[in-house]
Amino acid sequence: MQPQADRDALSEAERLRRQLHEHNYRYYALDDPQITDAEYDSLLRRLQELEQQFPQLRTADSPTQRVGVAPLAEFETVHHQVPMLSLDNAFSDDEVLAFDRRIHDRLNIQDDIAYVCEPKLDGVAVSLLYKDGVLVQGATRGDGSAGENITANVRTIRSIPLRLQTEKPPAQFEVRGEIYLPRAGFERINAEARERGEKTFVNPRNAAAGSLRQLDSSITASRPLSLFAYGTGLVDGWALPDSHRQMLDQLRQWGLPVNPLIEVAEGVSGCIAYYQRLVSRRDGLGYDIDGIVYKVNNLALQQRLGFVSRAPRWAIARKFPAQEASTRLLDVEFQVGRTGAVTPVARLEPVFVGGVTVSNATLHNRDEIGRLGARIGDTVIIRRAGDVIPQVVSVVLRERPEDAREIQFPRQCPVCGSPVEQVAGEVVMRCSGGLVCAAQRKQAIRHFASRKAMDIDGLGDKLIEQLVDQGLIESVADIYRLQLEPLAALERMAQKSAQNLLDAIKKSRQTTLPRFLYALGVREVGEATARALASHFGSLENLRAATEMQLQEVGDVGPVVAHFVREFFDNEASQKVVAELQAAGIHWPDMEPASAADQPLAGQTWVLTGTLESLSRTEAKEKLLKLGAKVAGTVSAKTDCVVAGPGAGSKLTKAESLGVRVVDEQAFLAMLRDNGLS
Ligand code: 5U1
Repeated sequence: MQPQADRDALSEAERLRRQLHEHNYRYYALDDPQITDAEYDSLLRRLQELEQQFPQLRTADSPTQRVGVAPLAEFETVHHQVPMLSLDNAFSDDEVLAFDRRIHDRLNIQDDIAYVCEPKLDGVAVSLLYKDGVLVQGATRGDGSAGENITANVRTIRSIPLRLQTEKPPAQFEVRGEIYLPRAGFERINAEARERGEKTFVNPRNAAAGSLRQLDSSITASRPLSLFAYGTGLVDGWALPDSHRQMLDQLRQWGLPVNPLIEVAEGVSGCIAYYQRLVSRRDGLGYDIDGIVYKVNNLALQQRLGFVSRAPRWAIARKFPAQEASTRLLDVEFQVGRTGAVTPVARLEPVFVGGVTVSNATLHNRDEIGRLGARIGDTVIIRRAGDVIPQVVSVVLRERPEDAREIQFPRQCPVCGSPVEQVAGEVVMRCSGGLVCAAQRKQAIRHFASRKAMDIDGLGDKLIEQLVDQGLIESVADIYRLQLEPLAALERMAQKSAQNLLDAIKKSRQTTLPRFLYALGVREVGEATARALASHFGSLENLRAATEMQLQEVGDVGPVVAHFVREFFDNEASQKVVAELQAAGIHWPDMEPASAADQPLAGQTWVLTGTLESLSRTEAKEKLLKLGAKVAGTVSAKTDCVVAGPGAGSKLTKAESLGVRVVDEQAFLAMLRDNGLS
């Protein structure tokens, strides 16, 4: 008989494992988390403690086993019992129509065929083997017959269940799918590599493959990899359903993440419509896809169709326009931003990539040019994915022409000639000219006049160029000294447009403190921080008098931001501009410094969706901000409340599926009234 303490530990460990599996399943498979990340971590830590104390309690499927094995010397080879097939490609609608025709001919069927349409992830194909429901092996595709054993690395991926969520698992069940790195994770890893001066990954696929090929699984664990499952391999002890869709549903029920965008299309016209829908959504997805896989839904028909060489006859990959392309680097120009950051911009031979023609791409900074080893005249690979600006990701060295020229990073600002300096601890090079630099001035004016700042309608880029170049404006304060005649004499201006601009400038004099603070363009002070500073200090005078320590009492403000704010108000040139702006009549109602009682929603995130009848979205947002809430555009597990008016769509559905509180307009208005706002 075991001692009572051991039995208690055993049952507690079992309970914790069950809870952790369940929470993982809710988070990854159902997108419906019920506890916070911190609560999850605390359950995991308790289980780790128990397993450390009683090592005999440790099991292969324990969530603690995601990291922690010793690094491998090399990967073993895994032979796939069922080969991992590849796919034929289609590059046009005509080729998809031909695929559908071939299937009809082979099956001798006249009616429409149902196809499953799946986004084709641009990641790494893997096989996951579950024995009696427990993950025992992860392997790469390799050549389709044999791949590498990457079990330890696969275990670190939190969206991959270590145990299938079922009481009656098949004796053996092999899941096939794609491991990928979401774009945000890729950008983060590369940004961190740039900070450390290390080599960056060319694209998320390479980053995912590189992360999976680590012999030390703790490195893999630090990369936010994920998986979408799309098929099966070896199956023993489970009767396959009738359709591929049902099989995917079963995978999802067992806890495997299945792409929510998968749809069944009736007939090939549905497939083509799906392509159009997905192409238009491609940039907004959080991960790279390189096409769509169409699969005959009926598994018996799949069986009848069989496969040729290494590709099934019942599936095809409809490829999207490539997100990477090679082109020639014609020149490098250096742009100067509002804060003086000098950014190298590659001028390229125009090339069609990711669905658009690209002729400029960022080279980020001086270090990145060094890392890439790029020269003018080189053939370079550029990448355009999502809404990220196109980037030069590598150089094709073997195509380097003899006359390729080194890229010289300027020592002097290309606009004002001031020295370009590197601030200690920063990667970026900055023009030291401050507001002497016309480029920085133009950017500062652009920012000052922008919609979320002083909102001066009509003061656009072209006009700012002319105003600064002709010496009509030096600083933002000069905007308020502009006269009708010189304005009307500018290119593309006339009396009427000049008068409209002056009216807009006049109107902007009446503003709010958060807008004014944002407009000043203090480094690292975005809209939200400006709002937080304004509501904490209530007035410009209070803010100006605050020490760095006092500034850090504001929720959003850390030492870096506090330092920049202090630096701004201590700077004589800034003081002069602020004084001139106030002298020009810019004013705002002072705000009462916020107290906890004024900000009952402090720390909360609210989302507005649908139409509100008695107030506009902007009014609703301003009221929420006044009460201390953050107002977000998307619903997540971190959302505290969603205000849903008529016509609310996917945000409402998501809130309901996540269990986020939803209120209607009446309840929202009642809440505002209770807090003294009507
Ligand atoms: N979504 C998805 N990707 N993908 C890749 N499904 C899918 N199916 C594949 C491959 C190679 O192959 C099966 C059709 C065998």
